[in-house]
Amino acid sequence: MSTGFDHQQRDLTRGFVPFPDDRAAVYRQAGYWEGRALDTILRQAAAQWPDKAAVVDAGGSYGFAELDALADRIAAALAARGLRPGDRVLLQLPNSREFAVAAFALLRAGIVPVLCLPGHRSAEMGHFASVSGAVGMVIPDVVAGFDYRDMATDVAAANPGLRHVLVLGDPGPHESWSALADETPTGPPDVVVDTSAPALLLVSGGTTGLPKLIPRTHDDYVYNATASARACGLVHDDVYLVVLPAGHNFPFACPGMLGSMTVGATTVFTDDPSPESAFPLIERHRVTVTALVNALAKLWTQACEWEPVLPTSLRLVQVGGSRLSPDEARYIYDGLTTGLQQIFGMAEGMLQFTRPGDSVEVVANTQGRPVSPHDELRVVDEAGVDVTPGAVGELLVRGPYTLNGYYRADEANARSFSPDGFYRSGDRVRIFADGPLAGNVEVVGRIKDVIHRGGETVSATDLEDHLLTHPAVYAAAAVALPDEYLGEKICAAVVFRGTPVGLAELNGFLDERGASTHARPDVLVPMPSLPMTAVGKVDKKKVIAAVSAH
Ligand code: OOB
Repeated sequence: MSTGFDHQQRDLTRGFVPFPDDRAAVYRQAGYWEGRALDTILRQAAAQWPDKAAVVDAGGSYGFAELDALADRIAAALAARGLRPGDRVLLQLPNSREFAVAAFALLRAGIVPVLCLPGHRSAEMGHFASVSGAVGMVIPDVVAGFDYRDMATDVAAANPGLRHVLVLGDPGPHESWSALADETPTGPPDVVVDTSAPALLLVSGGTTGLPKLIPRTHDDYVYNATASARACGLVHDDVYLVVLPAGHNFPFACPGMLGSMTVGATTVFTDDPSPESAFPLIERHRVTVTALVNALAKLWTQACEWEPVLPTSLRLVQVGGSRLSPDEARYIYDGLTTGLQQIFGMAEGMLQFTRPGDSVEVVANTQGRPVSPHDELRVVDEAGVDVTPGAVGELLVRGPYTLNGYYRADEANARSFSPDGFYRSGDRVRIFADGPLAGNVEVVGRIKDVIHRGGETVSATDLEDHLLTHPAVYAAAAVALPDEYLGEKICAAVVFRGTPVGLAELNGFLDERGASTHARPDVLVPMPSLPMTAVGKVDKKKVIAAVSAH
């Protein structure tokens, strides 16, 4: 290994918290960590199923061997431009075959992609560039009227180390990504990676403050993909559809595109999640598996009432990312597919899945159970003491694919990890201790998603669940608004299924349900839709801004 390589590796691992040796040894011993680089998922698929379609989009498809050869060629072109193993590059492409090509080309060159979402704008992108010390950026030219090249110009100006802006499409003042594949360099760079070092950086999904960067190692992420594929029973003949932004952990590796590749299944990409576009696509490619957020799953379910083509080939629809109330889960199960699977996951690692074959009680009322036998879950009270089995508390996690620290974030790490290395998720959960749901987890809300109303602490989720049982309520978000007397008052932002219901009637309904009197909305704001984050979760910061402007 050259000194240059060592230098780059040292730079990559600065501000990276590795797994402690004792646990790493256990995960290797158990066979979870195979010492394989992440790009070998494609290498192996290309060797086993060279001609099978690997990735498909509206423009065509690439077979596994073809995709693998493209990754080699572009990796060589990147190396020829001076990009080195261990360098970080922001990857922000729309859902398309080119996303897969770019991800594997970077990995093949030993470059660490920072997986950004198309919805991220200069504030987030600039933050990712500066924290990661990125030397490059891969972007589209213009999508839906937004010029990513202009944004990249600004990000690069503020981050002088970011020397390569590579554009898919018309490069404008930057370099052409598309031209890289046409070069005929000498051969792929001979890269040896340390599989316990970061393979890629994911961005955290929180809606407070700027997202943090999450290092995922080759060892932990190969396992994330293979264990997820196994837990979903993915097989060679499955066809997986990427509807959510491809760089999000959920469609990328849970099992997503990477998990599909471990069994040689085809991945189809679409950048249009609307039912009128997605349903015929599902029919055409006989898609069997996909991943959705709550809002999209409900929209697809509703659309089954009127769409001429229904997504009948689907056998498994994963829904995750935010809480699905039991009523919403039943609605999706009855109206879209009995192949509903609830997923409670996080870019930080830990994944809980309900499993194919679980009873409808488990699928409707829980977010499943851990993917790995070595996932360690603790549920603690405010003092950090474990609660009695079945009680609600904050979820702390540790395991073979859960991070040990955010990237270059000492302060956040001091708050976010227990002394023995458990990640404090900020999620309030219970783990059912007995009965038919035993062993499964229910996410009951976020620790901080509470409203302090006149001395009472009200859970936003509890109120939202109550509201969602009203037949006229399609979606609801409870948020706090400042109040002179109460400190905070409760505002319900509600999307109605037709004629809106008034506050008095809604509160009458909550009375009948026996909701506690201090947990009623003080203000009701009907909205046409709820504002969403880049991946499609309700964005409470934006809800507060919207209702405040109301
Ligand atoms: C997924 O990942 P992120 O990183 O965008 O967000 C993680 C957070 C969790 O900490 C939790 O607060 C929330 O999103 N969440 C859920 C949930 N799934 C995620 N809250 C309630 N119920 C659920 N089922 O969102 C993500 C990553 C991989 C797979 C699936 C989702």
